[in-house]
Amino acid sequence: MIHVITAGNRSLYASELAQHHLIRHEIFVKERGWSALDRPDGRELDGYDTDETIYLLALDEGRVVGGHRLFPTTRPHMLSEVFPALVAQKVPSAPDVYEWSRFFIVRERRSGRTYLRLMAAVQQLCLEEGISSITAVIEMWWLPRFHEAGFVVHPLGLPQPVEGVATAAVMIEIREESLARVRQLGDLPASVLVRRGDSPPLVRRDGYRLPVQ
Ligand code: A1S
Ligand code: SAM
Repeated sequence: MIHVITAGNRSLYASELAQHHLIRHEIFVKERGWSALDRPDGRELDGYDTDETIYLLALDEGRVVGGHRLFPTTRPHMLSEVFPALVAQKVPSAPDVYEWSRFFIVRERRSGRTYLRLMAAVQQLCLEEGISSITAVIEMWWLPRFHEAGFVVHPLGLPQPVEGVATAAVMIEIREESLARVRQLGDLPASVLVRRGDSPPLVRRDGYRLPVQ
């Protein structure tokens, strides 16, 4: 299952968060070669790992096996600060728009069910919280994956090379239909999320209920 970690329940997940920063270093710096993110302490974190970051972590008996994060676009964020040149018009910024980044799965769990669980998790969480769309800076190989998952994707500008890799800024709609598609592809349960502790709602205040399957 995918655990939702916010400012409200972060203290319950201190060891899992510490573990996830080490895994991110292993994957993004060592495996992917994103050397700009290298740090001597062996953790990968940047300016978008703050109290306002929402982490969605796939945990297996306390072990982190995958995850991704969301960050409010009302704050300076990766697209506005690092990659604004990828956006043709205005960088989206609104309380119900979050930036999605750092999607990873540990090697032993790749090409398995963790991927679709994490894809469902972002749609479910955003539906429940009233987030209507998410922005992301992606390499182009994500596009067929999003298409297969039923994610509705809008380009925010033309692709441009980032460290030699064609990269684009996109906006992804949050839709019940996309969640339904991922659930169907992965034969997933109605909810893939675990929520522990007390987390106040981010945007939505009207008590959304997931549609029955
Ligand atoms: C991105 C921001 C997000 C918020 C969106 O037959 P294969 O193995 O070639 O099939 C692969 C490829 O088609 C494609 N793929 C994966 N990594 C690729 C890469 N670096 N370049 C080009 N194509 C790539 O996906 C297929 C399946 O991949 P997989 O690794 O077997 O398994 P899975 O379970 O679908 O997991 C995908 C992810 C991306 C999560 C996993 O490969 C991973 O953790 N990679 C390292 C972290 C990473 O690069 N994350 C994306 C950047 S954040
Ligand atoms: N979408 C990616 C993610 O989810 O983290 C990041 C964007 S792009 C696909 C990958 C490039 O962004 C890499 O060259 C990496 O070094 C760079 N990058 C990622 N986070 C960054 C940050 N906070 N500051 C500067 N560059 C960053």
